[in-house]
Amino acid sequence: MNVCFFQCQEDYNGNMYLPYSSGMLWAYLKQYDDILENYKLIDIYFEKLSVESYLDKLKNNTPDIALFSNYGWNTSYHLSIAKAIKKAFPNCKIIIGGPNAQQSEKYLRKHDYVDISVWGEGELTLLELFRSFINNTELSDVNGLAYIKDDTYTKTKVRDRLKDINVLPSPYLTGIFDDYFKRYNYNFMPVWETNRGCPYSCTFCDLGNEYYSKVFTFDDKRLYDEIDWFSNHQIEYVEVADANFGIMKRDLDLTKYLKQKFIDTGYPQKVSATWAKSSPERIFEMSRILDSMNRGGITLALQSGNKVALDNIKRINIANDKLEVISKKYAENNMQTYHDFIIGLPGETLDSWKNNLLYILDINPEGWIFGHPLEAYENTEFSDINYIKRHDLKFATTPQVSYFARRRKDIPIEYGNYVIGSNTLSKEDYIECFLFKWFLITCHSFGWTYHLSQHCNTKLSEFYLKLYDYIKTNNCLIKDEYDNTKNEICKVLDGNTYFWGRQMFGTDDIYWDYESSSSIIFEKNRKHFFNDLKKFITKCYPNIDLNIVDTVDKQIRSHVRDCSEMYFVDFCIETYWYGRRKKAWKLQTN
Ligand code: B12
Ligand SMILES: C[S@@+](CC[C@H](N)C(=O)[O-])C[C@H]1O[C@@H](n2cnc3c(N)ncnc32)[C@H](O)[C@@H]1O
Ligand code: SF4
Repeated sequence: MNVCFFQCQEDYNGNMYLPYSSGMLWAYLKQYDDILENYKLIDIYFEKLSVESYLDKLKNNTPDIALFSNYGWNTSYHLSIAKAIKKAFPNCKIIIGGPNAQQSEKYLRKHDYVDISVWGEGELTLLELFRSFINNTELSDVNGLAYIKDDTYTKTKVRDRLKDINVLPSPYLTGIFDDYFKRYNYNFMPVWETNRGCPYSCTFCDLGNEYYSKVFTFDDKRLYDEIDWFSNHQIEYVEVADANFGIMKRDLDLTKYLKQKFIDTGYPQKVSATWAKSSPERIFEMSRILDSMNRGGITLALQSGNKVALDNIKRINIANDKLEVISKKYAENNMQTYHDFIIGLPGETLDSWKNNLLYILDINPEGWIFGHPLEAYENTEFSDINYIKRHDLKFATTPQVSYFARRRKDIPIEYGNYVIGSNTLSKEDYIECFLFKWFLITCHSFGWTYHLSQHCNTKLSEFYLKLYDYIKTNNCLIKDEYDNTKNEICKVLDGNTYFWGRQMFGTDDIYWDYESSSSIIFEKNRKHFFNDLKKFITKCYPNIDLNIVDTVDKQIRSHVRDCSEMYFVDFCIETYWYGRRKKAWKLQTN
């Protein structure tokens, strides 16, 4: 039987993640003779190509089983491909899995081209399933499945987690991806899994499910060998899959080895991870060792600072006094930090949102803030009717948030279901939360008022509240951009097919996030921008010397003035996309 896997993703300027989950599944299956005798791998596909392109690829290789790894960023796309495959090859079995695969009867009836949906770890389930196809045994004996057969819906028992995950071969070390480097011209980024599971229970997150609460680790030898593989394949960038990198003591040794490999061979060059919350000393040490290899900086993820919201999402954050000390230590050592927040959590209010962001700015002015729109994933409490009712959640279905992606007209749009209100936050408040986050990141983190805010002899929170009040009541470029951003967000939330983000350089452009979009506008209109700031200073800080604004102007990327349009686009990519978190605007001052 011919088998093909799909684990598709956007193309971010030629960078592609290796389809690790599908690789894991096939690496596990292909060690068994009965599987190899009965099944042949056509390919593991990872690009979002048009439906027709895939049908074309498969026409000389009729698939008997097509498997899909569903995540928020590819589910609608995968379902379109699955539907088309079923139509073109009616005997092909369609199997979906991954965090975003759903198992309800309603879902399976709606997507009737899906034969089987798998939830949870896939390796053992798939092995049993493939064997049941060979031996023609009952599907109901296989745990982890949902399907409709003869118009009857069946959901089998949840499969127990695998305790010894070391029975799973590494797709890297077993050569699953080796020929990719010959066949494709992408810059491949491996996903590196050192352990599985997460001890926390955040209600918005797939890994918050009780099922994932135990953490199981891969053996050291495999992990060191995988690092060697990354180095031998001249991998630039590794994405750590762990929910909490640094949670294990040995993660420090792994980090040392990554660094040593880089020093010895030049690869891998960068590592990105979501970091553990529970072991700040170790994380600091790991971060010190990685130094410039640390791509995204260190996560000091909070999601919210509001006690009620944190209770509602079952999350305990690090205490504020500790957060203050740690943030300071990172800043003193010139190490980047960033704080993840989620907009729209139940319990959050407009005031608590603003106050918490301002508080973070005061204690960690060098940190970066992310404010993710809350997406209600199907397998989390945010899709549970009781939870929805309890918090009176309001939703908008919009294209998925996927900034910096290029939208192709020939591939289906990915949709997401976003929470845009609750019993503590109206839709208007939600929009205002979004805009306040936009304002702080654009003005402070992208540097536009970073220097000025430090010259005004007030706390940053006071400075930004004053500036925010000012822009709301005076004509100025920041106000124009506030209005433009608001307009764009409202169009997205109206729930049609309007994408998140803005195209700044024509209709083939990527969709820049709102903060970088406004920075591009400020960049194009620097004179106007800094003249506005002078007016603000005159009105709100009459004792400050106005010349300070000219000095500040010079401190921010002054070399780009008078540059040609071509150079300007490249500059924006370097500064506002790739260089955002490391604050490239600072590095490029004259
Ligand atoms: C790597 C990663 C990324 C990479 C993307 C990688 C890529 N394009 O392939 C990056 C960093 C870009 C990323 C970004 C985001 N991510 Co992410 N990411 C991960 C991460 C850390 C690892 C995924 C992984 O490979 N895991 C290891 C594999 C082995 O596990 P698995 O994927 O669950 O697969 C197993 C089973 O699900 C099952 N299975 C999987 N596929 C199939 C298929 C079949 C047929 C079968 C039978 C079984 C099966 O078997 C597998 C082996 O047991 C996970 C967290 C995690 N630890 O899983 C989050 C995770 C997938 N991401 C998540 C989220 C929320 C995001 C963001 C939205 C975060 C944000 N707000 O910005 C963005 C979205 C980006 C975008 N729009 O594209 C959620 C997914 C939510 C969802 N329902 O889809 C996860 C689960 C994390 C979380 N804590 O909530 N992410
Ligand atoms: C891949 S998750 C890992 C989080 C990490 N384990 C932590 O708790 O710090 C990275 C970020 O994605 C965001 N995220 C996760 N689930 C989300 C959801 N349902 N909606 C919006 N953002 C989400 C959160 O801000 C989170 O910090
Ligand atoms: S958000 Fe992070 S800590 Fe919370 S359950 Fe998900 S992976 Fe675990």
